[in-house]
Amino acid sequence: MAESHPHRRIKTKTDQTDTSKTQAGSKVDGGSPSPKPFALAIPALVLLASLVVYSVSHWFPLRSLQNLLYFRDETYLKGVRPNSVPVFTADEARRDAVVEAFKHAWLAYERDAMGDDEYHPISQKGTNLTAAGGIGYTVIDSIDAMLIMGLDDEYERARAWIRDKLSFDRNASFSTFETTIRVMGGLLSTYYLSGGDTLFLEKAQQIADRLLPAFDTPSGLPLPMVNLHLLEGVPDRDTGDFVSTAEASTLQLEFRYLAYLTDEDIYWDKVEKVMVVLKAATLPHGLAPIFIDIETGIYGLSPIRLGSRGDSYYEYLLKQYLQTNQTEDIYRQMYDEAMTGIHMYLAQRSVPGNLLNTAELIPDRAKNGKTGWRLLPKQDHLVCFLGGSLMLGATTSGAVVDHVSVPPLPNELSPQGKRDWFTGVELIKTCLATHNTQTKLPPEIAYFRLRSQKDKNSGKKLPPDWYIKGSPPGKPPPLDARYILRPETVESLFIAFRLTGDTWYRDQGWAIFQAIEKHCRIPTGGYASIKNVDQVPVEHEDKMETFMMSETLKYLYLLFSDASVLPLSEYVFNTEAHPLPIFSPIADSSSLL
Ligand code: DMJ
Repeated sequence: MAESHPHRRIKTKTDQTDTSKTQAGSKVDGGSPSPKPFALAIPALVLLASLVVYSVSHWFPLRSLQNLLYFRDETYLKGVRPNSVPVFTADEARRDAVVEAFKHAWLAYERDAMGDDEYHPISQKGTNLTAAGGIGYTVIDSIDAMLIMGLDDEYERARAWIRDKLSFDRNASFSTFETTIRVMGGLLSTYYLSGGDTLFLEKAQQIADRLLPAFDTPSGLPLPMVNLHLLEGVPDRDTGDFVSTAEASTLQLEFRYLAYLTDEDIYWDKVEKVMVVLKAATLPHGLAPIFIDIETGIYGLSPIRLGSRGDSYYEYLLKQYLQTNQTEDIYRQMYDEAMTGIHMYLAQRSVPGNLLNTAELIPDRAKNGKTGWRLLPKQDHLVCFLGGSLMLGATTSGAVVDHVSVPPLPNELSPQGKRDWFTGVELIKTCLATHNTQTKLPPEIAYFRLRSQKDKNSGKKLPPDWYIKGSPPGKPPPLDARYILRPETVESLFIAFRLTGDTWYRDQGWAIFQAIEKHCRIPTGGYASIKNVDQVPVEHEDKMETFMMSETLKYLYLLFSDASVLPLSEYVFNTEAHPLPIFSPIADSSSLL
C-alpha cells in the first residue's frame, strides 16, 4: 500500500502536448442541523444487505429500463438545446457588474474588519472563529479572486496583510475541513495564479503542518478539529467518535497539490490513506453514509445524502480523477459507481412538474425489525453543485473520445456519460426552480412532492413540486428558509456554460446576481444573508459568509468571462472555488489499486 509518490515532479497539464480529453469545476457545513450518529457503528455488511434488498424491491427494474433509453441514437445530446450557437466571448457588462459587487463586499470588510475571520456588514464589524485570534479566513479565502478579477491594489493590500500579520499559532480548535478548503486552498491557488509567489506556498505548508496531527488516529481518518498551537487533533463535541464523510474526504486536492509542489510524501500519503479507508467501507453502488467511525473506519448508521456532510465526498471523487489528468482510474471507478448509485437510489421525480431531484435515505427499522432505509424527499441547496459536476463528469469520465465538443455530441459520450449529462442538466433546472420564491433566491432546504410517494400535501397552498418545511404564513421562518449567499447554483451554471457555450445559463446566472443585488446588498457595504427567501421586504441576518467572495462572486465572474479564463481543461476547482492546476503523474502506484 501507500509508499510512493508517482504523482509529482512532473509537468502541469498546461506544459504538455497531450491534452487528452476535456475536463474541471464544487461541499460541509451546516444546511440542516445534522443528526448525531448512533453510538454504535454497524458492520458495513448489514448496510450492504439492506441496500440490495431495497434496490431489488423498489427500484432496479424501472431504473434499468430507463437507462436503456439512453442507448438510442440522437442528433443532439439529450439536454443540449438544438441549434444553439456556442458563445465563448465575455459578456463584459455583466462581468464588470460582478467586479463592482466584489469591491462592494471587499472594501467594506477591509474598512471595518480587515484581518478578522468573519464579517458582519450590518453592524460593520468583524469577529474571529475563536477567542484565540483569527487565521486569515476571509482575507485568504478572497485573495485569489482579486488576482482573477484584476483587482491589483486590493490584492497587494491583502498580500501585505498575509505577509505581515497572519499567524496560525492559535491555541484553539479549528475545523480540519474548513481550514483546509478555505485557507490551504486559497493559499495554494494564489501561489499558482501569482506565478509562484513563495509567500503563499510557505504559508500553505505552515498551515498544512499544523493540520497534520488530525490524521494521527487508529484508522487514519482525520479528527474533525485541530488545536493549531498544541498540534493535537480534537474530536467534535457533537459527533463524538465520528467524522463526517465529506469532512474526511474533502482534503485531498489541497494536500496532494502541496505534496506535488514540495515533494513531501507525507501530505499525499495522509489523505490517500483516508481514501483507502473510505473505499474499504463503501457500500454497494458507491453510496456513503454521512458519518464514519474514526477509530474503526466503519460507517455509522447514518443518513445517505448528497447535501450537508455528504456532498463533497462525491465531488472530490471526480476531482481527484481530474487533478492528476485522468490517470488514477480508481477514482473514476469510485465516481462512476457512486453516480450509478445516485441514479438508482436517490434520483427522484416530483409531481406535478416532473422535476428531477435527489432524496435522502434515512436508516430506520423495517417491519421485520431489521435495518431498512426510508426515503426522505429533502434536498439541501448544497446539492446544487451536483448538476455541473455531473456534466463535467460526463465530458471526462463519461467521454469516449479524447476531445469532447462544446457542446458535446451524442457519440462522444458513453451511455453513462449521456445519462449523467442529462441528469446534470435536469438537476440544474430543478435548482433554478427552487429560486421561484418572492426574492428569486433559493432556500437552504427544499422538500419535494415525489411521484413515488403518496401526496400528503394536497389541498395545501404550497408550491406544487417543492416547498419549505415549517413555513406557514405568520410564523417565524425556519432555518430552512434562509439564503446565506451560497454559490452552488451559480457554480453549476458556470460549468454548464463552459461545457455548452449556451447563453441561457448566463441569463439564469444574471437573474440570480440581480436578486442578490436587490435583496442582500447592504448600502453601507457588504452583503448579508436573508432569513426567509419567501418574504419581501427581506429581513437580514448580520453575516456575510466568506464563500460570498471566494465562490459566489468568483463563479459569477467566470460565468461572464471569456472561455480562456481558467479553462476547465487545465484547472480543477477545490470545493471552495479555489482553482488548482491539473498535473500528471509519471507512474501509477496508487495505494488504492
Ligand atoms: C463552501 O464552504 C464549500 O463549497 C463547501 O464544500 C460547502 N459549503 C460552502 C458553500 O455553500
